[in-house]
Amino acid sequence: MFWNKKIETLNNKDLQELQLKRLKKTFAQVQHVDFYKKRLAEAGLKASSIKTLDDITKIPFTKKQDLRDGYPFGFFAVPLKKIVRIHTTSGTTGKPTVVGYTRKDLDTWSDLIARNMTMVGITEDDVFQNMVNYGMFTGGLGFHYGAEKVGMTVIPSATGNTKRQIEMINDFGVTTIHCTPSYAMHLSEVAEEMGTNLDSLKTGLFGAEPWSESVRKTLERRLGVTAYDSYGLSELFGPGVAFECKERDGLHIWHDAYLVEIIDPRTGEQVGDGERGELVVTPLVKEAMPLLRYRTGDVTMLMEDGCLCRRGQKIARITGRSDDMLVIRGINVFPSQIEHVLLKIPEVGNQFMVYVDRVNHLDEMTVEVEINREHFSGELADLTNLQKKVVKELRDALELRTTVKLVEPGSLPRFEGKSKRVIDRREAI
Ligand code: DLL
Repeated sequence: MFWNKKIETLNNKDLQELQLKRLKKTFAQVQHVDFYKKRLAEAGLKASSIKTLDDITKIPFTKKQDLRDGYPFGFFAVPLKKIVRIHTTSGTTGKPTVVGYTRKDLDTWSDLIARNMTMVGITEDDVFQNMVNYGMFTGGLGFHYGAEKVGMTVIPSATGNTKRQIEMINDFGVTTIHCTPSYAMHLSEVAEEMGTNLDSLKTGLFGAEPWSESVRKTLERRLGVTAYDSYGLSELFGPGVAFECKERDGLHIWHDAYLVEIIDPRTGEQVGDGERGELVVTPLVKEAMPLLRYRTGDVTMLMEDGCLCRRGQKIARITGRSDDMLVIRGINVFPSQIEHVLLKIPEVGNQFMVYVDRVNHLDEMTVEVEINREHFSGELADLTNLQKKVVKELRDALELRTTVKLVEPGSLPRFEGKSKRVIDRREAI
């Protein structure tokens, strides 16, 4: 099933022509961003340097840190009055990364999501419960408007209150749910405890964090859904960048909207089809915040085999990150952000350890931090207020609940070489 048959079935030649036209347009648009103007001039690149799609390799990469350095609006290519919405995502330290959208961007974005949903057979007859955060996270509003565009009946239930979510699924005859795979696992357990088997459900759209085939099988069995992997990131609008089709063997990426490369993260060189590397994307249809060769940090590969359902090379399920970013309950966390928070609290030191576990299918993060000698009376019991303060500061900065354990000065491991402050104990996927 197609949402936009013409564009979804373009032959290779027409697609490449369209991509080149859009790449040239994007190259012109970024001239409105000081960062790019300077970068491209330094690299000796002008509009005439882009003659073929391969010329993209001449362009320097854009990294998350570059976006952070442009905080808050340094990457907007249009005046603020043209920006109708802002979302944010975690930066590597204190400040988030800001993404902006024009009215046209919001329309393009919801169109891409409508394509994904239509591809897996969702129609206006479906009832959709959107169980993700509706705030600054792009998953909530992104899916919401895509689903409305398809014409589904949308229930903006957001997160939390799992029993109520289950009641709504049953009462409203929900056919399609969207959430993180870990929340779906939790939902399935609570449904089991409540003795309900969620008969109306047919389709589960899961993403925003890595998950495995074994989780897919469990979710399909427990929830009675067909489960699809959905991938995206805020810098490229949000969800809707790549999505599984009914074959469920790799994710379709919309090549008219995203120019894809896979590189070796150490050398920056492109790798061949079927070889894993870091996904680098040049969005071709963004107005407010065009980007060139954006390094996603996500590890995948371009698949060698085509698909039965439509043209276009697919990418494999994301298997990891090429940097140290953690994805905890769908929220991105950099160890440097944690350090940044702790360093601002004088009573605790810069010695900390982070443990990530999966408890009842949900990610849990524990931060152990040493108290500074001058603030330590010898009694850990006196420190409840300090412990609460650290929890609050971390929650405010990361938008994530963590468990904090204060430990005695000198008790955490010291590192001679590269420090290893994060121990991820979640089962490997
Ligand atoms: O997570 C957008 C999204 C919302 C995608 C809802 C799917 C569903 P960010 O918060 O900017 O955006 O986080 C993006 O999350 O670079 C990946 O590391 C990770 N990620 C997202 N989807 C997947 C997935 C949204 N399906 C970062 N598999 C990305 C693995 C994923 N990792």
